[in-house]
This record gives sequence, structure tokens and C-alpha cells, in this order.
Amino acid sequence: MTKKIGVGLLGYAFMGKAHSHAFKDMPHFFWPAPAIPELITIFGRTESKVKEAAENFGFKRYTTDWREVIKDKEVEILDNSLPNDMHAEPSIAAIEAGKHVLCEKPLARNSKEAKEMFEVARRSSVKTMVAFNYRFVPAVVLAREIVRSGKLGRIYHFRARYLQDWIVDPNFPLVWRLVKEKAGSGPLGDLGSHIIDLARFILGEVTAVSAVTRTFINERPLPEDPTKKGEVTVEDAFAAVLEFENGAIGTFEASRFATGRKNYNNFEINGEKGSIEFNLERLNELRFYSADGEAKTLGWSEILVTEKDHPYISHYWPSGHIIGWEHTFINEVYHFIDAIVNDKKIEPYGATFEDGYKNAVILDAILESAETGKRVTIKF
Ligand code: SOE
Repeated sequence: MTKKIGVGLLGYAFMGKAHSHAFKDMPHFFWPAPAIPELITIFGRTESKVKEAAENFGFKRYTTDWREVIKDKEVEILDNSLPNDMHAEPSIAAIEAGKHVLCEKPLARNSKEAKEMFEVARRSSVKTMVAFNYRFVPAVVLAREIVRSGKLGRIYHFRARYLQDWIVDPNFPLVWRLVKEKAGSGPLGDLGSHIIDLARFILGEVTAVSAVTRTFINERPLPEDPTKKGEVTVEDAFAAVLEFENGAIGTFEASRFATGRKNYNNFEINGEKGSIEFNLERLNELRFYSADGEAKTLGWSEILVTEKDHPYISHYWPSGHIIGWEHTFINEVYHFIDAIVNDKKIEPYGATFEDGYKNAVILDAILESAETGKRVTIKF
């Protein structure tokens, strides 16, 4: 009989839905599964909503006290999908209670908090991973393989942008993502953390940053009383130049004011022998350009990343049968449970708490550079 592994989930919103679905679906594709996830308990602050989520997602029980999840003997994995200000305390408590922890990104609100989490994780023997799910897009893993195999030669540019437009309306309410105390930063932590993680995953370490941030709308209606307004305390957009250890220049941008862009996570890498481009809204494709001899006359082409020897694809459908956004979470959950059950490493394919901490150092450096107008050297 395949082993079972108990899951406790904090949060029932967008990520709670994505993660619980992934736990349920993983053994369907990754069979024989390293273990079958059992959805034990789910935490949320509002009883009526968490009760409904438990029913909808298939959890045995629910609670409005996150500490109950950590005390629960049946819970072996703590999945922390709460807002950023609730990443550190429950994750640390869970690690100390001997639970494996999968924590949503960014790991914390700032590098100080992230460092504490990383230190606790380092001292423990449980597995810990940051849910940077775009590392688990087959086309992204292929991009990493192409760059690391040397096919593009020396890399000159990593150009990345993550653009959304959901707060363009000045009357959009002051949700937690727009409050520094809760979120740490705006699109920098929410979206920029993803593209910076992908750049570190694919290309390598960042050594210095120079940046600009801007808040376009300074006040917004309060969600609980729209007749009153509150201050937006995070940036609405950032643009940064990142210097990489290998000499490449990175240009990075994230915004929630990119009118018309919904979830445009795009990067282009230019090397001496060719280029690649990825766009999440076409996640089954990787665009490729070869500057090698005759090939350059063919221009750009699309690699359809659905062949069985492409990363993760053999678990899904025959060639040409595409996968979607939810599969990134299924691959992620598989990777995490496989690492737990078979005592494998989280890195290099999964993001460790060390990756989460380093990511946070870069985010802090971007904010510092924007504030001081100076280039900031990265020190981990
Ligand atoms: C909202 O901006 C959001 O859901 C992010 O928090 C996710 O990390 C990203 O994948 C999609 O957009």
C-alpha cells in the first residue's frame, strides 16, 4: 500500500485553492506516487468561509486557530498559503514542531524575517521549500537546461517583466497587498520575486542592483468602509537593473498598472549563440533563436514543450496535449513530497528557504536603491 502523508493548509483563498487541488491531483499523474497526500485540516480566520473551503477542497476538518494545525498529530506537511505577514511565525512554529513546510512566496516581508526562517530551517532536519511555482513550468526547466548546457554561449542579457493591471482603477480598495506592514512590498515582492527567482534558477547569482519604484495612486478606499480612504504604503511598480555574477545585465520590471496585461510573466535571454523567450500566457512554448551558421536565417521558432522527454511531461498527456497553470503546482507538490519521502534534496529544482532568503536580500536592495538613488551591492 502506498504511504499516506497528512497535509495541513493555512489559507483558503487563491493559493489555498491552487495548492489543495495540487495535493489531490498529484498521485493521479505521478503514479506510483511517493505518498498519497491526505487533506487533514485547513485554517482560515472566517469560520463560515473556512468551513465551506474544507467541504469544497475535501479536508477532514477545519479550524480558525492556526496553532491547532501545528498541534495536529496527523499533519506532517504544513502548507503556508497565508498573506506575507503570516509566513514567519506559523512556518517557524511548524518547523520547530517537526513538520515539513511549504511556504508561499515571497518567503517573508523582508530579508531580516526571511533570514530567521532560513536559520530555523537550516538547523532542523525537516524539508522546507518556497512555493516559487514557475520553476516547475516544463518550458522554464528547458530554458535552464539550454542556458546551462552552453547552447546560447556566453549570456549577455536577462530581460524579465511581470505585468498585471488589476489595480489600475483608483477606486480599487486598499487590500492587504497594498499595505507594507502586511505585504512587505508591492509588485516587487508579489511578482518581482518570481522573475528574480527564475533568473537565479536559470542563470545564477545577482551581485548588484540599481532601481526605481513608484506609487501612482497614494490613497484608496478602505475595504471595510469605502467612504473612507487609507494610504497605499507599497510601490505600484518597479524597474531595476540587476548585475549577474557571470557578467550578464538584467533588466527587470513589475507593475500592477500595465493596462491590458493580466498575468504577463515574460523573460528573454540573449547569448552569443542565440536567444530564448518565455511567456507564461503561452506556457507550453519556449521561443528559440539560433545564431549558429545557417540556422540564423530561420529566425525565431517555437518549441512546443510537450514531448515525453521534456521536463515533467511524461507524467501527463501524449505529445501536443498541453498542460496549464495548475500543473505547475502539481509538479511542485510532487517535488516536495518526493524529497520528503525519499530524502532527496529540494535544490536545485525547488527553491529552498536559502533561495527565499537570498531573493529577499535582492528585493530589499532594490527598495534601498530606489530610496537612495544609489547602486546597491548584494551581500548575503
Ligand atoms: C497576484 O498578483 C498573483 O496571484 C501572485 O501573488 C502570484 O504569485 C502570481 O503567480 C499570480 O499573481
